[in-house]
Amino acid sequence: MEKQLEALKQTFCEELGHARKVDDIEPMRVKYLGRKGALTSILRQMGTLSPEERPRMGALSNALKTFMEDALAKKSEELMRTSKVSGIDVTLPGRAPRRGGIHIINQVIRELEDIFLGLGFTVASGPEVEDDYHNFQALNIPEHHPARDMQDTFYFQQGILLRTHTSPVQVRVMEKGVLPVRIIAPGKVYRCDSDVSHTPMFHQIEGLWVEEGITFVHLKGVLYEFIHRLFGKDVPLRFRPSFFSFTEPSAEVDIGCIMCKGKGCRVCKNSGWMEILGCGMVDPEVYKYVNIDPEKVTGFAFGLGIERIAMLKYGIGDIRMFFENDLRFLEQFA
Ligand code: 2NM
Repeated sequence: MEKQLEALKQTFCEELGHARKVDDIEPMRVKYLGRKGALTSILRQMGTLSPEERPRMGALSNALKTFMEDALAKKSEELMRTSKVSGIDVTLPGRAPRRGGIHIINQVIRELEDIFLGLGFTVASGPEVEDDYHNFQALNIPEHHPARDMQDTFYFQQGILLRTHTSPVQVRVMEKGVLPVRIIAPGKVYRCDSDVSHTPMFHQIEGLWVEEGITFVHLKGVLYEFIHRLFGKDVPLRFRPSFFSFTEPSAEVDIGCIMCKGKGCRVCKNSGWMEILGCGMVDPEVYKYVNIDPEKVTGFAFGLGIERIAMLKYGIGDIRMFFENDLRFLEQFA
C-alpha cells in the first residue's frame, strides 16, 4: 500500500506538470481526490491491513491528500495569473472605451449662444410637443394658412403637434408677463419634409427683445454685431423687405457669399448673396395674445436655421450628413 501511495504521488506530479490551463485543474481534483478517485480506492484497502500498520498508512494517506490539495491550489492560482483561460488572456489590458464628442450641431449652438450671451441675452427653452395655440394661433398664423397643413406639420391629434419653429418658446416667455424680455430660444423643430436640403427634424435659434423704446435700429445693431462676430468683421450684409404674420415690418438678411466672396457660385446661385435669417418688429397682434400693451413696449424678433449656418461654416453640401451618425463624418468635428 505504501508503494501504491508512492506511485500515485508520482503520476499526480507528472500530470500536474503538464497542466496548461486553469480548466485542467478541476478534472484532476476529481480524478485524484474525488469520491471515486484514486486516493479513495487505495484507502478502501485499509481494512486489509494489520492494526499495527493502520496508523502509519493513515498518516501517509492524509499527508498525500494535503500535498495534492495544496499542489492543485497553487497550480491553479499560478495558471490564473499567467496563462490563457478558455482562449482569453486575462493579463492583457482591456480595450479603452472610445471617447465621445460634442455633435457639430451642438457645437454651433454653443457658439451662437456664447455670442448672444455676450450681447445680454439669456437662453430660454420650452416643449417640443406643442399645442396649436402656442405654435400657430398666438403667432397670428391664420386658421387656414398652408403652414398648418398635415403636409407640413406632424400632428399627434387635433391641436397637438411637434413644434415647427421655436417661436412658441418666445410666446410662453411673454405670457409670463415679466418685462423686459431679452432671450434666445435654440432647439429642435420638426417639419414634414425630406430631401438634400430638408430633414424632418432640424435646429433653429430664435431671438426676442421686448422693452420700452426698442426700434428697428436696435434690431439692426444686434444682428450686425451677431453676424460680424460669427462670420468676421469684413462680411457684407443687406436687409431685404419680407413678410411674416408675427412681425411687421419684416425683413430677411443676406450676407455676401462666403464661398465665392460675392463673385457668384453654385452655393449662392450666382447672386453673390446668401439668405441667413428672418426678422422683424413683433406684430401688435401677437402682443394681444400674451397680454402685453403695444402702446407701452415694442420689440424685435429673428430666427435662423442652425444646420444652414453649420453647412456654410464647414462647407457641408448635404444636410442629411448631420443625422446619419456616420463616425467618419462626425469625428472630423470632434
Ligand atoms: C423668424 C422671423 C421673424 C419670431 C417672432 C417671434 C415672436 F414670438 F416674438 F412673435 N418669435 N420668433 C420670428 C420673427 C421668427 O424666424 C425666421
